Amino acid sequence: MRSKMENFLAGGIYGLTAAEYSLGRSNTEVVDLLIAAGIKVIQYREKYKKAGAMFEECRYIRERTRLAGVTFIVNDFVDLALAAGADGVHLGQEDLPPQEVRKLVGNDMLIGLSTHSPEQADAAAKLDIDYIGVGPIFPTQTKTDVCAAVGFAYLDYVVHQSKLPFVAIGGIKEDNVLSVSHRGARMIAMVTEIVGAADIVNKVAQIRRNLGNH
Ligand code: 3NM
Repeated sequence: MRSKMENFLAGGIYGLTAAEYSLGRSNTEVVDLLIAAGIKVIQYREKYKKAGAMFEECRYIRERTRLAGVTFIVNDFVDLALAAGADGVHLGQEDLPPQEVRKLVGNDMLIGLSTHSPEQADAAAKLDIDYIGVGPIFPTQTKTDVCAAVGFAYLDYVVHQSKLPFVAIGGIKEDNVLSVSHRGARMIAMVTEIVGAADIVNKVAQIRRNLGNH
């Protein structure tokens, strides 16, 4: 097993950047706060910046996550993930095919793939990937090009039918996170609920309390 997966398999909160919802804080500031909050898997998700600016941010994040023992995943951009020395790359259904990305990144790097239906989960099971995203569980405005909420039906399918590690995502908040955990999600991703909090460290602590892990 790829050792970078251990943080993922341990379960907990999967953090992501989203500069436009971060109350004026930069991606690097937010990552420092996510690390301070004890989050162990962080995805750099950035849709609007130029490659050079993203690389500078990722270089900083790579250093900080390495020191903190945090698994660092880059969304969408395989070249950026490789250049920054990230632990993994996260792909959407319309990105480069995972089997092609595997050839580019080799066996050490994690590959995650967003999925939104049982058919996509079944297809993912045949690929050399490390985990899938499962969502959007609830309605979300954060990802504009995603399908409507899939609800618990798709989450239940993955919990019972898929062997791949997964992270639940989409519209998950402090006040509904326990319901997602109760359905069997061990890794849970939140974007706006965390990066949009005035006090990120406190917000994560409150989410953990709601999950029952203090
Ligand atoms: N991926 P929030 S939903 C990045 O379903 C992303 O694959 C999704 O943002 C998927 O926690 C989503 O603010 C956005 O709702 C999640």
